Amino acid sequence: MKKPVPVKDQQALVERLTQACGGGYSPAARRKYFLSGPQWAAAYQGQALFHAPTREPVGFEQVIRKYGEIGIGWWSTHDTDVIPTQDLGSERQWAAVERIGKALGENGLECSMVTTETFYHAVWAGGPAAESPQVREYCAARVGNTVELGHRLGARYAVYWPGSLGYYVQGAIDETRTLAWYADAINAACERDLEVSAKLGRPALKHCLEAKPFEPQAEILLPTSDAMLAFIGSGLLTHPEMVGLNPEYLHELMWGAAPRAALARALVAGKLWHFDINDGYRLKHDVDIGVGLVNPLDWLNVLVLLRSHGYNGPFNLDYKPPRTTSNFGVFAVSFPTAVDRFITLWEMAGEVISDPVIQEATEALKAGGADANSRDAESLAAANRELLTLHELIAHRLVQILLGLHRGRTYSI
Ligand code: 3MF
Ligand code: MG
Ligand code: MG
Repeated sequence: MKKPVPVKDQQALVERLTQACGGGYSPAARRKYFLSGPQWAAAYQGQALFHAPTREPVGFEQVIRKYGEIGIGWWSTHDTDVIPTQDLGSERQWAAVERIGKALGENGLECSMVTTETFYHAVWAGGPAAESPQVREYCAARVGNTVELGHRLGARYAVYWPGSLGYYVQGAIDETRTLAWYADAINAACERDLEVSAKLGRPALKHCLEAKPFEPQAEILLPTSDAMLAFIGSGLLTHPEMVGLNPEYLHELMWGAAPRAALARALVAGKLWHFDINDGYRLKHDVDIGVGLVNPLDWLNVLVLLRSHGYNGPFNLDYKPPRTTSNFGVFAVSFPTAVDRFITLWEMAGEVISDPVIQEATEALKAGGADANSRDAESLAAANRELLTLHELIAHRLVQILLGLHRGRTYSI
């Protein structure tokens, strides 16, 4: 058995084995991708309902510095990740904004996205669209304030995750009323944006709605990206053209969706503006695992879709380093490896798109079989029978590309 490893040697061991993995990119190469690191992801201490924290708190100065060293060029944040709730909307918040601006500037990062925490504080116990008109007024002020913070920090996106828009016990709320009240908050944010952006001479933000099917409420009023699309088109929003989506990969998987199909529906609606990237399991809770650790083949497919449709929004690393990762490991292992898996899968998606086998197979499928009578089912089926085998061949080719087998990697048996 191997000797127990002294604590003083553990970081060096982790570092050496991370190096031994290879396959990493330089910080300069990583910065070429529109990857954003959330403040909350790096600062997550491992706590949950059944879990005590396993890591020490880290502030934004440290997170931004570390992201800069790793080569993550953009940063995103909740208002309360960086400013105490009681200071929001008051003069006191500007000191934090100044410190953030300085930290971003010194480390060569930009703020890409801001979001309002409307789920954690006790004020949201009844949700962001509670019955109390005063709570709703407060909500409108908070999202409006986030818009202002975003403009001051140079952000281009605002995200809304209405996490607590739902209920545990039935009967107390009228869903149609609650949805209309929630729309009032989004409308207030858009109105405020029009004012602030005009005043500052900046483009308006892109306002992106993020759905999650369950957690933290038992029943959720806007559980999927499709529900969000319906909400945008419902007539409740005064500026639907300013509002799009921030799908999260795992949030779609959680309800059993094919994430790629959910993204395709957002794409055809012209609403895929922002994307939270992570991984996890179908029909389980929000485990927020790093991108590509669970479903690399599906991720490759997702990125083929996004690359081939010219998606140019941010990829926001909205995952949680596992509780077993130390503060040191968060920045030495968790973030760099997540970024590097993303880059590899993105480049591989390019390889899929230009792969001659896939290209020829796809073109042949689109040409269809010859000599069919298009009014006769039997003749059509017969004309395409052999061609359709290419579906399975394409799937095989994707796995070959993922595993490097297309480059001749075989095992000597
Ligand atoms: C929860 C989430 C959130 C949202 C964030 C952005 C903590 O499952 O995914 O991250 O992404 O609130 O608005
Ligand atoms: Mg998210
Ligand atoms: Mg999540």
